Amino acid sequence: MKNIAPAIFPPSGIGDAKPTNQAVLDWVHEIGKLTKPENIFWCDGSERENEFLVAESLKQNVLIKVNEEKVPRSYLHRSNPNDVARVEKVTFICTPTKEEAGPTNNWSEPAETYSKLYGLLEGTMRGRTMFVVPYIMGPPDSPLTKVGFEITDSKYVVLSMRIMTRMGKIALERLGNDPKAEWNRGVHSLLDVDPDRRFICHFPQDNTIISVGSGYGGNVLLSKKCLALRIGSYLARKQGWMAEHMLILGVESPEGKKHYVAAAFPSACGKTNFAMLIPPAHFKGWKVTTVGDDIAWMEIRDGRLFAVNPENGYFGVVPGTSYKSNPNAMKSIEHDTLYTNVALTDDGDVWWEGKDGPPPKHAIDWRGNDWTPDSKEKAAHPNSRFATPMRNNPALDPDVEKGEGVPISAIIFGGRRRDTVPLVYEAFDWTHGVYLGATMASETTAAATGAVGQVRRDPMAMLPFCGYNIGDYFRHWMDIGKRLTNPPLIFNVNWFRKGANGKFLWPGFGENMRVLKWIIDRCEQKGGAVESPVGWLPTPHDLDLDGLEIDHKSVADLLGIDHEEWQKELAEHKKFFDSLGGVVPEELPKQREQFVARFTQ
Ligand code: GTP
Ligand code: SPV
Ligand code: MN
Repeated sequence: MKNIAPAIFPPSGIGDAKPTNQAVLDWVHEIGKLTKPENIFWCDGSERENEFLVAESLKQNVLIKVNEEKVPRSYLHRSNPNDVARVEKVTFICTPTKEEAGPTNNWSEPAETYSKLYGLLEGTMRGRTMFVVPYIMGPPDSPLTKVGFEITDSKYVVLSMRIMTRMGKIALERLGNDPKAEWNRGVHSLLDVDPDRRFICHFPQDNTIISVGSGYGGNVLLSKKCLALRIGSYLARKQGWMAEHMLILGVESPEGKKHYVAAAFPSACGKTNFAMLIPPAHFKGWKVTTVGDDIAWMEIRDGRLFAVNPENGYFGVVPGTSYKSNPNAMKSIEHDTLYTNVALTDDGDVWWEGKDGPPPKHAIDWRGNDWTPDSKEKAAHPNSRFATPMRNNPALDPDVEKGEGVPISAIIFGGRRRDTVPLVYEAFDWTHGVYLGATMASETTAAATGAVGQVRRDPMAMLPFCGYNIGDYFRHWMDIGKRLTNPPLIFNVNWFRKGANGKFLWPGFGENMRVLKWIIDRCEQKGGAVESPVGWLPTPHDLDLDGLEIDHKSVADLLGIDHEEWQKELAEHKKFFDSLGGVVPEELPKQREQFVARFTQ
């Protein structure tokens, strides 16, 4: 069989950044003995190393060079068509007991799973190079920052990790020589990219991840969903902090008053877009800045929540990205960007559905086939992605490197709901807010394999990412609340409500500033609202809609609470809690009773 990742042979001075920590060396030795690579490449994250890896990847067709004039220093990678998204059904939490993984996770017994995975890894890197990637998650001087090592046989993974994490020497320095220091062990092998031999397994007790059989994003960039969320959430509970699937943004008023908010939306539900929002002309002098677009690590200081973005880059959804929807993202991905599964035009430019301007008359689609506007297939895969350094973002927040993080004034939960859920409302208090997060639901998207558009409960947008029992996770949220003397206000938003004509009622994107402004007003105790059964709800007058073309009926529909829909919704909440089999902390069903009572009052 063809070797999908033939070995490469670096000149001296490249690939030899061998760490000195004995625990790391022992582990690499063990995995090397098992997988039997042709050679070991110790990454240092340098420019020279990157150039070498890019050149080798071009030779092996792992990368395609994009037109240098149009998108400088940028490349296209095509993943195997059977391997285009996270696969939740083969993602496992391998805690000693099934209870620790809880009712929402796939569980498998650690010893058996190690032995199954080691069986699959046996000799799998023959004729391949084994890369050792040291990295840190978090700003260099944050107390939350974690060290990880990823072993991989994929050059695409190495090149992506250099964008997505702070990679190389910085990690070796932070780890030091203590053989007992805390660090994450990540092992990844493509194997033969066979969906039947694809497993993403987490061993929280051992701070270990083993991912095999995939070459795609969230399955293989082990820093991201695997470490920063699944293992991260497990460590966070143990150590008293929070690891959340949240963007972090800063909002500055024309007077220079600044707030930070964190927002949890499920995959492909608008985090990157919201984090890079450009306020419409009407909001002259207002500025929104990005701290992070996907993950927030938060800790309590002086009774407040402070957040850092553990990542160093954005792994964002490409389709729909345009100068109209997200100019900051467009500017970010115009250079030094690694694209996956977009289309390639005849002049070597990248293209996707929703990009500005007319579609090309001919292109090569994400699978490598000819494409024209008449083709039935999409040119770019709906889950095609960009990986781009956060430094490319013109709206990057100046405090993104601040070790102590940024203080969070508001937490926002949001899902993709065609009905029921209003544009925005505010929880009455922390516990009510936790209830709103715990019961949120969203229509499934192309970010994970499986059906798209089905409403499923996705508590705090963490359903696929919570590394332990969801009941304990809810309890952790309650415990955090008790320790906060100055807690963030909690909101729920829905950009995706549809009218009778099936079209979105709300224009979204930059116009979401209008909702954000109300949220900030509420944080400053000056925004108006009415008490409704679901929470504090703005009236149309409380939202600044000046300069927005939207009719009264749409606004009323967006802010409407349909009692019949909510009866169904509350019944779904009960079904969801019941399905969790008794792990839900008692405060939450109690909240539900109060919710029901408010509707009957
Ligand atoms: P992950 O990277 O998978 O976690 O996704 P994300 O939450 O960062 O979502 P992203 O911002 O990439 O948006 C996903 C999709 O939702 C894209 O197709 C966007 O065009 C679309 N989208 C984002 N914001 C809005 C909005 O305000 N309104 C509408 N209608 N669509 C939006
Ligand atoms: C998500 O699915 O939430 C993502 C993309 O951010 S991936 O990294 O593939 O998980
Ligand atoms: Mn995400």
